[in-house]
Amino acid sequence: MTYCAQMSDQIDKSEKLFAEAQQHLPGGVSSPVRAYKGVGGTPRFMARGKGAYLEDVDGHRYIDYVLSFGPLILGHAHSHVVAAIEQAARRGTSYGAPTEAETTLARLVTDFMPDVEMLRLVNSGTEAVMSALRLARAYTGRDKIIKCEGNYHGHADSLLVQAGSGVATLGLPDSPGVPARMAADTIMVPYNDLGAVEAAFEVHPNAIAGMIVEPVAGNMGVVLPRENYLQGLRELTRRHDALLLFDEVMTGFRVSPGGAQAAFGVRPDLTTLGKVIGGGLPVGAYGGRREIMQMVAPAGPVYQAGTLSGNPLAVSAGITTLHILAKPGYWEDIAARTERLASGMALVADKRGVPVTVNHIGTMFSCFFTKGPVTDWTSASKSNTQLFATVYHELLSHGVYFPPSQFEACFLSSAHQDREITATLEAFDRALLAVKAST
Ligand code: HOZ
Repeated sequence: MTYCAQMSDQIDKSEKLFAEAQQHLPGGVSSPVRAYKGVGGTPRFMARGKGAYLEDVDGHRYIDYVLSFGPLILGHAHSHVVAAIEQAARRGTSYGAPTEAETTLARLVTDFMPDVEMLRLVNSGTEAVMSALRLARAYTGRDKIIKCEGNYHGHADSLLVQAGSGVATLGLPDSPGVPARMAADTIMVPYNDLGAVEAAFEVHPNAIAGMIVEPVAGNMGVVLPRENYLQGLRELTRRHDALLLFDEVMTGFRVSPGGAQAAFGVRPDLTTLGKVIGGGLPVGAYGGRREIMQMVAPAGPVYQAGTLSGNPLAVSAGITTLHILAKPGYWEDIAARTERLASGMALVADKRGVPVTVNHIGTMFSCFFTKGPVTDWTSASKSNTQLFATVYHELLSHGVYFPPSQFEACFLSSAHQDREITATLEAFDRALLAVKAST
């Protein structure tokens, strides 16, 4: 099979499994974006993944740019990661007791991100952010948090306000069930707007514990910080004795090996991590300045715990992934191919006369169906989501698997080689041609 040949559109097995799943799982899924509400149709049920490819239950093979929404920077089922997990499993799957590997992983993270002086391992990005906010509030003795529109920090109550990711995909500005008093302590500002942050500090003097931000936004699609935006946030938070929290669950090890904080040279007080750090297994983490982290129980009074935290399988997958990523030139190769794909897509769209804005950085990118520029949620939400959905299905039929939402980021792995990039560009060209032909 050539990779971008038109595939059969038979998806009988996915359809059957989806119908069954909806009887037992809300919306038939374990996480909302996967249900294809953003693009319509039936989600492909997956059978296996290897390298850059996913195969669905009907036997279709796709070049995968979802990569489990970011973690799989080495591609699917990387042999060393699988071996590490197998070996760890043979020694026992969970102990509820400390292991040497947790310290190894924490040290490795500090090597990549020197400002993460101490680390607490948890099980998801949501848990990491929720815990980091508690810590920021305890450290400053203040309750309010500043958050950006279109940034997504997991589904903790106080952060489910004008959020990105699935919330944006489903068009839900807020979620029922979030107590108004929780949301009241969240101050919303547009992303990339320093003036709004300055105004928030003026309106709420001595009440703001900190600002949490995706330093490069990834959950409204990829949106880069304006020049000096992150530096400005650093100055403002410092001036007002508040903490700066970088949510690098998505951007850590993706925007640069040391995350956005290394790429932009800005030093947050606290950092949250997830995705890549677990090598494809469920891990989250929060860390930062030693003085702040020493407040976490049992070193300090801020309580946070977890039975499966530091799980040996997940930690071994994370260590192996980070060791491989640390090889000289390894990460840079993935970034170079991301650049080739992103600029290639922009050229193809230009040639076909379809207005798109391709934002990319490091190993992640987004193709917005709008003239752009896309710099915040207001401009991202101007994208033609209908056109995105049409192109999405065309790409699918040519063997390319994008995230099923305009507002999720695309990711590359080391398994995405030139052959895959070429095939993807061809598929994108055919998809745009098909769209043009039908309008
Ligand atoms: N909110 C997640 C990505 N930004 C989606 C996770 C998933 O559905 O797997």
